[in-house]
Amino acid sequence: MSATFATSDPHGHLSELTGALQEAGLVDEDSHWCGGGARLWVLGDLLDRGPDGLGVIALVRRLVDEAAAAGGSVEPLLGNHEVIALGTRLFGDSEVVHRGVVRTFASIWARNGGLTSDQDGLDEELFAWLAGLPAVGRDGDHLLMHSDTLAYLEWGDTVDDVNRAVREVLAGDDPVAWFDLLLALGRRHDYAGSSGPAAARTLLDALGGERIVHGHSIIGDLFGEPVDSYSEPRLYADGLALDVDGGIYEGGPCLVARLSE
Ligand SMILES: [Mn+2]
Repeated sequence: MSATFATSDPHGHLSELTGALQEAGLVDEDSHWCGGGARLWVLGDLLDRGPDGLGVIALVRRLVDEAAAAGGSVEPLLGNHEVIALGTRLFGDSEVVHRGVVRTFASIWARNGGLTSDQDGLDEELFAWLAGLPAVGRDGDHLLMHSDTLAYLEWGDTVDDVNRAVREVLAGDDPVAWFDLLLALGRRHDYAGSSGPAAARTLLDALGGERIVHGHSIIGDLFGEPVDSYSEPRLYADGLALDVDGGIYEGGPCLVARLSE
């Protein structure tokens, strides 16, 4: 198999993620990679909200190795919840004046489903792995990222430049730069509505590709539909954007999009 797949926002829901990957034929009943030469993109927000963020991360990291050994690949990307978790680890409840507003990472983390059990496992090695995740990926005609926002362009105008700049922020300890990144990755819905296709085209023209594939914004929220009313990723913005976030933590499906045959 050499097809390309994407899934997003598992948010600590290990069994739902495992089940969806099994159904897609990418992992076997013992959760080992059986996708051969397939490529799987995991578009961030691995932890928080659900019961076992560390379990999800451990699964993804093992699959990265197993897929590579089989001639395929698993490519995790950075989500805003990775930045919240890492920022909370680094800055805790220190008050930071950010663009005229007093903020703390710990309060944002607590308000957004942060789990102490996930924080407890964030040792130096795992911190470094998460902080090294790319923000954006390109796979053929697909441009992959976590959030449905143009804000990525604030970090660069090529995929490599964006990833380099984001990695630099996360390798440093400037809380203002960290909050800038967190707020940018928290933005959403830029490709929805009547101006959505033009916004999507702007991002594609800058970073390349013919279609944006993202998570972060639950299909049900984006389109005003109950999370139990759909079972497929949603193509929108005149076909320029594909949302693969089914809304697992709200009871929606864990979606695995097949991007190519
Ligand atoms: Mn998100």
